[in-house]
Amino acid sequence: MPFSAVDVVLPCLDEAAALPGVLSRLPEGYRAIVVDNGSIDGSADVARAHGALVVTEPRRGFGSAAHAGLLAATAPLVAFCDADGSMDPGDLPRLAAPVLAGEFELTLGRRRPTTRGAWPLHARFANLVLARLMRRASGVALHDLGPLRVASREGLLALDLQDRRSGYPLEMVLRASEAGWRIRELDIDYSPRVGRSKVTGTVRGTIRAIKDMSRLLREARA
Ligand SMILES: Nc1nc2c(ncn2[C@@H]2O[C@H](COP(=O)(O)OP(=O)(O)OP(=O)(O)O)[C@@H](O)[C@H]2O)c(=O)[nH]1
Ligand SMILES: [Mg+2]
Repeated sequence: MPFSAVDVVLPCLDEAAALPGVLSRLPEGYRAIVVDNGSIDGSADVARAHGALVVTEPRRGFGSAAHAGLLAATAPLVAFCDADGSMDPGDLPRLAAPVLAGEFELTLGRRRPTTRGAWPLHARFANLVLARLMRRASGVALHDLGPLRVASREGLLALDLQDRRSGYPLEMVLRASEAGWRIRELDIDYSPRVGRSKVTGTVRGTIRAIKDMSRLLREARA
């Protein structure tokens, strides 16, 4: 395996249709770690065929997959990106630059929908409310809980994140701000996903995400 400067963790649940496009957009020096837990559409084979390292995580859940990817990473920087084609890994160098320069410890993409259909209204609303609560809990001026992020591998491991479901990205911000990290948000394009919605594209998934995140925010306030 050639040395990579940034390992990109891509949680993946049945994204065989989206993976080729996502993986082909990975910049030079960025290695894909696709974390599969339970795909039944051949995602793992597609990921391997497109050069990704595939990690299999038996425990379900977005956080479970994200964390397994972090544990498998070896590069100095680790990025997180969705595998559904809604985000462009080509944006990652722009997010990595301030971390590499030592100006910020964590950078996050603020999703800017490219079309009206890219971000369903209920999901946008839930994100807005949660981001506001997060601002209050963390004191960091953030507007999105989106998953496109970059930080150092060692730093992320030291945060010792516990959530294994939808709260993982929020817990990352809360712990990072407690640890005194400098956090920066940068605009990124958010396009309609390829394939079927699973988390916030469905009302059930959104409710679950709100539940997981509200619990973390209550704990942060306590
Ligand atoms: N391994 C793993 N990946 C997951 C799980 N749930 C979601 N994912 C992946 O995590 C990423 C984000 O999930 P999405 O389904 O895109 O969630 P979302 O963006 O909130 O909503 P939609 O795009 O509308 O479904 C995608 O790459 C999914 O394949 C899970 O339980 N395990
Ligand atoms: Mg998505």
